[in-house]
Amino acid sequence: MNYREEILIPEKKLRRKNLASFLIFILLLITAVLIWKNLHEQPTVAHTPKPLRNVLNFNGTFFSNFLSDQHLAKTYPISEAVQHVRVNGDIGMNKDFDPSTWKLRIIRNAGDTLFLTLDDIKALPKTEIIFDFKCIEGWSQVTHWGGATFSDFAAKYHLDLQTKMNYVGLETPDKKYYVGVDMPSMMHPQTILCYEMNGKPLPVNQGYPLRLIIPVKYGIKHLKRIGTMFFRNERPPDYWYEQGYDYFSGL
Ligand SMILES: Nc1nc2c(c(=O)[nH]1)N[C@H]1C(S)=C(S)[C@@H](COP(=O)(O)O)O[C@H]1N2
Ligand SMILES: [Mo]
Repeated sequence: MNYREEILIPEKKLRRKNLASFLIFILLLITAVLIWKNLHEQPTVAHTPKPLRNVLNFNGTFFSNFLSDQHLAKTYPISEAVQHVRVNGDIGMNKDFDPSTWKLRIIRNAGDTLFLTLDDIKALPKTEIIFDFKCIEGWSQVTHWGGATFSDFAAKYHLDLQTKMNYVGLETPDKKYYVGVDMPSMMHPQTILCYEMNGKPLPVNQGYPLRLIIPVKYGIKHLKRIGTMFFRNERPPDYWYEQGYDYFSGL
């Protein structure tokens, strides 16, 4: 073997390898473009292509069945709770709302509605929680809330048939913001009908007189200014689900 041959053979091999890598790259690129095109041509459900929506729904059902009522959100000492709590989201928080005439409306069945005052809710045992409140926009804050657990509330008002259903629907008095929550997450021991923040009455922009605090969910489900609650086996309408977010939005 002379010197020339020694160099030429590896170079040839190298060229072949380069070509092979390039072809694989082109193939992968074509595959990626085809998958992307295919997804975009699929019908959308709640703003999301159907196959992706199916995955989201599957994840939601999976975690709602196996996790929600079994894990507790991490809690923090009171010293870690922030004093300046961020205000985020004002849908359904119109300025002409009059809290003095507010009543919580609970639709137990068609034609059977219960109206409660804030004092009725305050008469239930008070539960406090300090947890890391997480918004899907990417921020989180350790915050301190107080109120009645939904499960205490359901027991006191004999909502046995209602809590056997799959979902609770909640909406603001003007119905502009609305969420649906699976029953295991509603009955979770850290889920409260909340009327206090940092030991004081809820500020109006934080949901006075009553909001939902549900630490096993992202912020979007923590509906401020609850007007009405109702119960059903099918998913109630959900504002951010309709904008393409995950229905379950669990943590
Ligand atoms: N009525 C109502 N409740 C709402 C919203 C809203 O726009 N309107 N935004 C939600 C979102 S996205 C978040 S992150 C939390 C924020 O709660 P905060 O304003 O008390 O921080 O409220 C939730 N509850
Ligand atoms: Mo949010």
